[in-house]
Amino acid sequence: MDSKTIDLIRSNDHLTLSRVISEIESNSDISNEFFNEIYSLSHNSIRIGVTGPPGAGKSTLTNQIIKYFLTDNKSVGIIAIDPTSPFTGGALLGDRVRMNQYLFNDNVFIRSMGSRGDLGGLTKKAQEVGDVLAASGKDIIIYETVGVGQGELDVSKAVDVTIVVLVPESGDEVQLMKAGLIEIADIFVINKSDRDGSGRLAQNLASILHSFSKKEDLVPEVYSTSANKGDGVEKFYSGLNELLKLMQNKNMLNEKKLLRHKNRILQLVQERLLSNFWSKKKVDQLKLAINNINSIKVSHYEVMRKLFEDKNV
Ligand SMILES: Nc1nc2c(ncn2[C@@H]2O[C@H](COP(=O)(O)OP(=O)(O)O)[C@@H](O)[C@H]2O)c(=O)[nH]1
Ligand SMILES: [Mg+2]
Repeated sequence: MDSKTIDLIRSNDHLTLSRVISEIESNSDISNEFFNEIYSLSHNSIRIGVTGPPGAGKSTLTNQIIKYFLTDNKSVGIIAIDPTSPFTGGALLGDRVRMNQYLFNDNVFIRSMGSRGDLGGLTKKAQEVGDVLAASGKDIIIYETVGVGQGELDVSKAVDVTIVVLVPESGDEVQLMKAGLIEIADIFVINKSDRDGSGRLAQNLASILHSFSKKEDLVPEVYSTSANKGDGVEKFYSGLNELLKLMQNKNMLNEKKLLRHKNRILQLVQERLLSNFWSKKKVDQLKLAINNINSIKVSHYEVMRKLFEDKNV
């Protein structure tokens, strides 16, 4: 990518952002230099993850907080990740309406990413898209994604703050713990609080969070909202800002950034090693080893040793 493109990114040219993001998505070879150039610009944004089950109201809530951020003179980039949709980069009708609403607003950039049939590398790509948006000067980057802990898609590792959106029917605390939500959440939102059971879930959740948190931890707050009507959103939004301030004061935001940086390096090294290792010949050798049941006579350790030993494959 040429230096003109980088200048256009820096000057927040949304058409260029779209084009570059498409290139990242389509896996075309983007030079390391490109990321070197933009990386120095990508630290300042706050990255927020909004996750939870489908239909919980994540998009509706995100839409609401965009307005609050804009009122506070903050620019926002939104990356909606729908791993299940191979179509149109995962843009649902509602999301498209939302995008069109901000089509000519330089302070809001919304992008959908689908998996295009390949879950692998989605987190990496989403992080790189985040870098590009950050380099364009967006103050806030919001990742909206379904569910948690699906390996490649663990959004909590890609952000500074994770918001978990639930609904009153989301189940009891045991289920939530099993789903791993309690570990990753920095804030809980019980949306659709206009429905029965919201207060009970909020209370149970708050009490379990208190009893399970370690003394030095920040205990996640639980907010109740009706995002479609806007009820409770302002309170949630100020809670979010308070948490960010607290994290800033405790140096937690920097720690998260450093950890993320380290993990991204580890990930790249792992990728490089694997792709160097698995030459065509080695892939064939592996295929041969698992070709028929008789090959099981050779242990997995032995196959592995041979793969490493034979320098010619
Ligand atoms: N009753 C009720 N419906 C809501 C609320 N928030 C969102 N919805 C509706 O729930 C549906 C799913 O919302 P959406 O934001 O697309 O959910 P997402 O899949 O988590 O992004 C939409 O029809 C919304 O209008 C709420 O607080 N109460
Ligand atoms: Mg959505």
